[in-house]
Amino acid sequence: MTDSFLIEEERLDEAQPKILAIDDYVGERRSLGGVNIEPYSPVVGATVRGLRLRPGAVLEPELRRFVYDGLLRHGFLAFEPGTVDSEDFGSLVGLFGEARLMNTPYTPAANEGGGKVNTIDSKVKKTRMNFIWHVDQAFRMTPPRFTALFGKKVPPFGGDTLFSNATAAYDLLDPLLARYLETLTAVHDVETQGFLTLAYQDRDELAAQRAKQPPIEVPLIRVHPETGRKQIFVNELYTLRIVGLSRTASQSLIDLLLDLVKSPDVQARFRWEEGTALIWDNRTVQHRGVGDYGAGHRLLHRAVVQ
Ligand SMILES: O=C(O)CCC(=O)C(=O)O
Ligand SMILES: [Fe+2]
Repeated sequence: MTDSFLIEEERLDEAQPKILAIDDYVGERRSLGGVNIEPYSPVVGATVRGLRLRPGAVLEPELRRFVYDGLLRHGFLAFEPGTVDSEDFGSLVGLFGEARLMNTPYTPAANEGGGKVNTIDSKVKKTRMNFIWHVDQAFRMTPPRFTALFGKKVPPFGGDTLFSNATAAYDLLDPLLARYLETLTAVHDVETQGFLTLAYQDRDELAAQRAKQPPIEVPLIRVHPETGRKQIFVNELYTLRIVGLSRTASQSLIDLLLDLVKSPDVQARFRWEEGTALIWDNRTVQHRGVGDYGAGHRLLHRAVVQ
């Protein structure tokens, strides 16, 4: 063995895998008027305590801004049970923008929540697309800004939701590689994992739905419109290929980026409690449900803000 196999002391750090500069992420607990926002993990998510929204209540603009800033800063906010009742979920969502109804054959409208609320019900939903990492509606040019969920029925075990901070995933990239990736675009297609084929059995209906959602071309690395932070904008559910690269190079780069997004170093695993409401910034985080609850009943209400 020659000396060249030994790493000099000063090069030891360079020789190790890149880790996140955690100081950029560790959030302090912040408070305003008795409302506390506490980091759920240093990298993604926070819990909001002390906020009580009663039907028809209007938040002071300063408090509303505080909560909105918390969402931009942390990527998701979980509101402790008792913050809102399920009938009034819509008023919580309304703090962040105007809700839009997003029905699919497997996410029917809920008959409570103040309108524009869907259900994700393990007894009804046949597709398991929510168990694949994604950005909601990333097959559209303008995906929803925020998605909110309310825990109606939580299974006795399992059924967590995972969140990954796609900005932190970007920060794990080698800078030279990042610079190259920023020059590339990707095709996003709703059918990448067969989303429509599994949802629509009728051929004509399937063709009609397909025609409504042609593939789109989007940057591989995207800049958040409000925070200005760069992020990996590749997701497992909808990203089909990178434009202008061979199939092998395209798939290898997509896999590399997905590995970073899926890294536990940039994730939090959210355990549901009945009565918890949660909202995420769909322009910062990716998410997926965990299908480990067997025959347990899992029922979430859901609203999106465009
Ligand atoms: O089932 C989950 O935990 C995630 C659901 C989901 O993907 C969504 O509501 O957009
Ligand atoms: Fe989703």
